[in-house]
Amino acid sequence: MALLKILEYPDPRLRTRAAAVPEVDDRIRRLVADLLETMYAAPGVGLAATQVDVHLRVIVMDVSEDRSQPMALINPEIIGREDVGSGEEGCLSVPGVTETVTRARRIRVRALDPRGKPLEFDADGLLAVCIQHEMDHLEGKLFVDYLSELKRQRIRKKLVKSARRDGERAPAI
Ligand code: GNR
Ligand code: NI
Repeated sequence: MALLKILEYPDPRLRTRAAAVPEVDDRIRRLVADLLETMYAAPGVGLAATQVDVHLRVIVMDVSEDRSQPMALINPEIIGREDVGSGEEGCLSVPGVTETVTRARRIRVRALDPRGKPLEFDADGLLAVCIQHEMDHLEGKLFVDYLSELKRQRIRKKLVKSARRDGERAPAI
């Protein structure tokens, strides 16, 4: 297992559209394990492969209170949406920022699990929010894209400044 580095906005690599996983093999299962390890360490409730600069359609999440329910979805699709609602969101790629985002409250999801088995299920609450947030990453989309240009520009400037302060090119050890 390995802890991976999480890209931060406005890194242009976060705008990459991820490719479908052609076959769920050991390479993908290793990626899932690394994504989960990185997500738990962050800590976050979800993580998309895009955020660690791997441009494949793989997302992981754990929305349980005690962090005991890891979930990994490969080639996820939303095949149904019901009701709309708003909630506060944050993103590991946009550290220190939370804003209200409007999304579907209930979704039906189709995906493969890490064994390559097809899944279909309904999600609501934080899981529904998280799946939509992670699937946006696979399209190169960030939650800040739902905000006004003015808010997004303020966030961009703040993060560029803090990246400079941290010394962008220095490895995190
Ligand atoms: O850790 C995270 N928390 C969160 C809170 C509300 C809505 C979405 C999220 S996902 C985020 C982790 C992350 O950036 N995943 O891409
Ligand atoms: Ni995110």
